[in-house]
Amino acid sequence: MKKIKNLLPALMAVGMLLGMHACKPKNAGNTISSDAAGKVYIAPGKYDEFYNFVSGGFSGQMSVYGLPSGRLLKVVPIFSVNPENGYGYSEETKPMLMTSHGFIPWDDQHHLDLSQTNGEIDGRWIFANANNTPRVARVDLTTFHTAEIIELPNSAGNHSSPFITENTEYVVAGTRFSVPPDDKNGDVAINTYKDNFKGTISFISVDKNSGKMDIAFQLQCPAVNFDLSHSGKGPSSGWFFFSCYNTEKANTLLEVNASKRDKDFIMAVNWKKAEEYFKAGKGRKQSVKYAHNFYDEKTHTATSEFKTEVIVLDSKELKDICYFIPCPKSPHGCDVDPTGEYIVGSGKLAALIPVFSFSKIQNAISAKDFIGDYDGIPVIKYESALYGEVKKPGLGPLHTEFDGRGNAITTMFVSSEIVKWNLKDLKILDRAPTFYSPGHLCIPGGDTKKPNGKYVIVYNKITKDRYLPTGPELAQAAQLFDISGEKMQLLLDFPTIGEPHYAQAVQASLIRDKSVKFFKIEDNNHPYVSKGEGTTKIVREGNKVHVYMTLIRSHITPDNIEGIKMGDEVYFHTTNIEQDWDVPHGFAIKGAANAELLVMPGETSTLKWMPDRVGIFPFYCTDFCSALHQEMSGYVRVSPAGSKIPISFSTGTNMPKSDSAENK
Ligand code: K7E
Ligand code: CUA
Repeated sequence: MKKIKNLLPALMAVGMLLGMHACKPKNAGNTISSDAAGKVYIAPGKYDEFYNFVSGGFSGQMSVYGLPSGRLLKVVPIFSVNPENGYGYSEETKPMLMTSHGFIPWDDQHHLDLSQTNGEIDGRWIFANANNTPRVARVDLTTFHTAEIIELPNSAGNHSSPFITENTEYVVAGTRFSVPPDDKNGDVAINTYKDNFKGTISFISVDKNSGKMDIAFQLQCPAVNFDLSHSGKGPSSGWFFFSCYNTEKANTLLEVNASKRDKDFIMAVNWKKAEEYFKAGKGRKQSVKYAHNFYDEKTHTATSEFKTEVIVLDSKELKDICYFIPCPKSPHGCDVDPTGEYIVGSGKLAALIPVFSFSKIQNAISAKDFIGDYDGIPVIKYESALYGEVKKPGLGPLHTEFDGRGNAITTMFVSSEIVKWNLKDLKILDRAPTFYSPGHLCIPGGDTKKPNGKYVIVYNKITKDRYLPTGPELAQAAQLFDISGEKMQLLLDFPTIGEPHYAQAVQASLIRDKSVKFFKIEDNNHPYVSKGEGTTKIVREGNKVHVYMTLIRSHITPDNIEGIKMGDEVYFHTTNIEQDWDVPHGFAIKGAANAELLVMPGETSTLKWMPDRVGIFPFYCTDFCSALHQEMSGYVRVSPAGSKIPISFSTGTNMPKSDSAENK
C-alpha cells in the first residue's frame, strides 16, 4: 500500500470480489489488496524469485516471465520462425524447422516439461511439444536456445507430450489423433477408423550428459485419443499415466460421438516393462521417415538428419505393459501427486474428480481384477483402482497441480475458478474465482516430488476483458495467486503471448547463474567465421558469393562491397566479434526476403540475399549498440549480370573520389 498508491482502487475492487467468495471476513477488502501489491512488487533492478516458462499455443514459441512480478523476459522461438532474432530465417537455424514434410515454419505448442533428476527440477533443459506436425524440442537453459527438435513418425496431434520420467531417462509423447501407421497404405476410407487407425506413444531417450534425444521405441496402442500424461514417481516410478478420450473411436462429430461413454480411460503404462521388452528385441522394425535437427553451439549451426527406422512394440501382443482404468467422462488432465501414490483424472464433463491409488492399481493387476478388455488390453475395475472421489468440486475440471503440503489445486473451466482440496480426505478447502475460464495451472515444481507451494499461476482458455481492448482479439492472460496460506489470494494479472497451455516454474537460482553471457570467439567453429577484421573476405564460387563479415561497435567489415551481379546468391556470414555480455549486433539489407539477424557476441550467423535489381543497397546494424550505432552501416553495389566489375571490398579506405565543394 505504501509503495504503489495508484494501484489501490483496482486492487480494492479485486479484493471486494474475492471477499464475496472468501469464507472469513478478515480476508476481505483492503487487507488483501494492499498487501497483494507489495507481494508482487519487485523493485527496479531486483531479480524475480522464479522463472515461469509459458507455452505459446498457436504462436509456436515459449515465453519466459519473472515471478512474482509477471514481467515478460524473453520469447524463445521453438517451432515458429521469429523475425525478431532471425530464428528460422538465418541459414544456421533453417534446419531446425525441417521435417519429413519439408520446412515447416509454424506449430502449436501446448506443453512444457523441465528436466528432472531424482524427481526434482534440475534446471538443465526444458522440453516442448509441437501438436500439429508432431515434434518434440529441447531448449537449453544455459543459452535459452532451442537445441534440438525431433519429429515423431506414426503420429498426429502430438498432444500428450512432452512428459518426462523422474530422471529424464525418457521424454514421452502420445498421439491425440490416431492415424494409420506410416508404413501402411494410408489411402483408406475415414470410416474404417476402427480397423485401420492406431494410437502411438513415443519414448524418446535423453542422453544424461548432452541431453541429446533419440526415439528409443514406440508403443502401438488402440486408436483412442491420448490427451495428457504424467510419469509416476516414488512408488509409481517406472509407470506412466495417460488420459484417453474418444474410446468410442468416433471419426466424425466427436463433440457428440466421442462423449457417449460414461467413462473413458486412464491408461497406465509400465514403461520399465516396455523398456525390458525393447531391450530383449521384442519390438518390430518399421520403416518410417523423420527429421532429427540439432543445433551445435560450437559451429552455431543446426543440421538436419533424416532417420528411416523405428522400433515398435505392440501393446496388445506384449502383455503387462498397458492397463486401462475407467475414468469418468472425457478426462483431460492426468496428474500424479508428489508422493507418487495418487493419480488425478480430470473429466471435462464430469461432476467429480476421481483420485486413483497406485497401490490399489497394483493390487488389482496382481489379482487380475479386470472387467474385461479393450482391444486386448485389460480394463481394471473402476472401484478397484479408485482411492476416492472429490465430490462437487466445481464444473469442468481440467488440470491439477500440487502444493507439496498434501493439497491439490484444480482448474474448473466451466465454473471459472480454482479449487483447493486435500489429497487424504478429498475435502474441498478453498475456491477462488479466476474471472475467466482457466485451462492449465502451474505451481513451481508442482508436478515433481518437491513442489514449492508459494504460488499458483492460472492460465486462461477463454480470453476475457481483463485489459484494455485491443480489437476483436482480447489479450491472453495469467493470474498469480498466493497459496502459502489457508486461503488462496489473487495477487496479479499478467498478459501472455499466444494461447497459454501448460507452464512450468522454478526457483531462479537453479538457472540464473548458469546463464551463458557470451560465446567465446576462439571456440567458434563455424565454417564461415571471421575471428577478426583481418580475416574478412569475399569468396565467389560461381554465382554464390560468400561474404565473411565482422560486426563490432560501431562498424561492419567490409562496409563497401562491389562486384555483386544480378543472379548472384549472396551469403552474409556475420560474426559478432565482441566479447562482452549484452552486446548483440543486428544485420539487415534492403530487399532481403527474410528477416534480420541478431548476432550474439562470439556467434556467426548467415543471411541469404538475392538482389532483385541493379543499384546500391545499404545494409546496417539493427540493434542499437552504441552512441554511433546509426553509423554502423555499409553499401553493396549490384551490377548487371554480364558486368565486368570485379569483387572488391573494404572498410575505411574507399575514400570519396570527386573533390566536390562539400569536401573542401
Ligand atoms: Cu490447453 Cu494441455 Cu492442450 Cu488443457 S491443453 S487447457
Ligand atoms: Cu551494432 Cu548497432
